[in-house]
Amino acid sequence: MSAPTLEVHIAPEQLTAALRADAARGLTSSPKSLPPKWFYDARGSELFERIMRLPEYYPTRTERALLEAYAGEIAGIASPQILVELGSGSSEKTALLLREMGARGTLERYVPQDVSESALRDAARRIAAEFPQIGVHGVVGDFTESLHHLPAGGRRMIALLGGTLGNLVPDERREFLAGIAGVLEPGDYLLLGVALVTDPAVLVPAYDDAAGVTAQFNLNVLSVLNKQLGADFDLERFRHVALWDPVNEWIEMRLEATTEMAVQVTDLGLEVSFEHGEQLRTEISAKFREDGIRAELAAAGFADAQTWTDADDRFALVCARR
Ligand code: AVJ
Repeated sequence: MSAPTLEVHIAPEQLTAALRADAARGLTSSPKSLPPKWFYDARGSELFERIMRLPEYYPTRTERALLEAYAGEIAGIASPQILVELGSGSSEKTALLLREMGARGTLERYVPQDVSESALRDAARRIAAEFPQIGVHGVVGDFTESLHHLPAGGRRMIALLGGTLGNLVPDERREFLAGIAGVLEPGDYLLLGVALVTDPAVLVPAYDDAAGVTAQFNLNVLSVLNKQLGADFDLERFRHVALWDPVNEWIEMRLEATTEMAVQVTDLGLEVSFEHGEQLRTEISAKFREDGIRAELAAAGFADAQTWTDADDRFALVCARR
């Protein structure tokens, strides 16, 4: 068995520089916002693992059931030699795909990519141990910026699971999908896991659970700013908000100031004032329609999109050929 290799594309200093730039821009714009990728420090990743096990958070187990049912079919369609997974996290559900692809004997390499180096290290080690015949090569980086580092030589599949695509606004999504189409060769495949538009009575609790884990996850981004940028956000003075935007068809998470206050962000030399009730947007999580995502894929240059959905039409796996 070959040991997994890990390639680091973003140094910690670069990561901090990116956080500074995002915080400076987001906290001085109106309305205020922060990009969701900063949720995932060690504690944030741990909270996200807990979210995935919540009774209200159906996407993870729905996607897992779809992979359990259809990974064989997907492996048969694409039969890649290289599987690249963007935003791989714990790679837990991917093992279902690797098993099927490994069984067909075509898969040579698995390339997981994630911003969290610790999550990536653990996942790469686990996968390498479970699949000794597959080379595992982890890439630390931002999924929207990792495309230039794609391995060449062989039929490839790029997977973006878990509904991660939903974190991008439509313009970003268009650019991202076109970018993927641009780096793939004809005959390569893209596999997406996307959450579908469903009843708000199901959607909203998935982002506002009774145990308050999602609230902690949302508030954690303020701890990240406190730790990384010397800010003094008082987490007790913000309230978790999750709402369904029926026009954009996305869930929006926000943090609402429960009092008027001024926050110092020392490393940016910035004072940020909040009005009572002011909301800071921390995430959008877009939900898709089958025809909509097919149209987006076709516009980006993909063909023959096939979709698999659960009985309640809450989640879809979409596999399309470049
Ligand atoms: C990892 C982006 C897919 O949008 O459902 C879970 C993140 N945020 N609960 C999602 C998340 C709040 C998750 N994604």
